[in-house]
Parts: sequence; structure tokens; C-alpha cells
Amino acid sequence: MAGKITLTMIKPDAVAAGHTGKIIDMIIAAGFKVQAMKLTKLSKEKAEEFYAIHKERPFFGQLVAFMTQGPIVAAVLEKDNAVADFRKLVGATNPANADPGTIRKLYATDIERNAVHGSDSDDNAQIEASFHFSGVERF
Ligand code: 3AN
Repeated sequence: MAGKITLTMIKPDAVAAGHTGKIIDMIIAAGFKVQAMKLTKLSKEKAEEFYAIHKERPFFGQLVAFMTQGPIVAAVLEKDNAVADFRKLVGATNPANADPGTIRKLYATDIERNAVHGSDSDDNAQIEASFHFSGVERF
């Protein structure tokens, strides 16, 4: 299955703004199959674990506070070339630099509150999928 999945989170900003349905619609229209999906909320500990790679960055505390402020939608998405194709659909980290028609161009507020997460490699996609879902939650 390597190379065929990516993990997304629709972040608290986009869920609170009511964009969940439109974002899921874009994901499915782009050819991704949903293997797993849930509405959940990250604890401080879980957010710190998920973003551990950023823990030395100046924005780490703010990022954890933002990601724990409300519910998120986590999903495992399947497609050939899933990681790269999803990052193309999502657009640049800073929505000001995101291409027209991308999820972040349409729904992100700024570089932190940027609407969605997408895995950055096949290895991290596997790790992040297991972080959010057990085997029996994936189809
Ligand atoms: P991406 O989500 O595009 O892969 P990363 O992995 O560099 O970007 O950053 C992870 C998350 O950290 C971003 N989605 C964003 O919420 C936050 N972030 C990244 N850079 C900044 C920054 N300069 N200031 C505030 N938050 C940031």
C-alpha cells in the first residue's frame, strides 16, 4: 500500500467555519477514496506528539493551541500518488501563495490557520494514519 495513502486533517478553523462538507466534496471529486474518517479533538499531548517534528520552531506553542481549540476531521485518503496529488489539491502552506482553486486558497485564513493538513511523505502518511486510526477503522 506504500505510496497510495495520505492523512488529512480538516483543521479547527475550517470545521468551525462550516467548510467540512465542501472540502470533503473537493477531495472526492479529485479522485481520492476515503479509507477512514472521523470527527475528533486533539488533546494538548496528542497535538504535541503529532507535530513533534516542529517542536523547536517558534510557532510550535501557537500551533498546538490552535490545533486543540476545537474539533477536527481526520481522514485516510487513498489514490495513486496520494501524497503529492493531495498536496497539489491543498496548495501552499501560506494561503497567500496557494494556487487558485486549491483548498487553502479557498478556505484558509493565514499560514497557521490553513484549513487542512496533508502528509509530506509516504512514510509519514503511514505513521499519521496509524496515529489517528486502528486497523478496524480503515476500509
Ligand atoms: P504543511 O502543512 O504545508 O506541510 P508544515 O508541515 O511546514 O506545512 O507546517 C505544519 C503546520 O504548522 C502548518 N500547516 C501550519 O498550521 C503551521 N505553520 C507552518 N509554518 C508556520 C509559520 N511560519 N507560522 C505559523 N504557523 C506555521
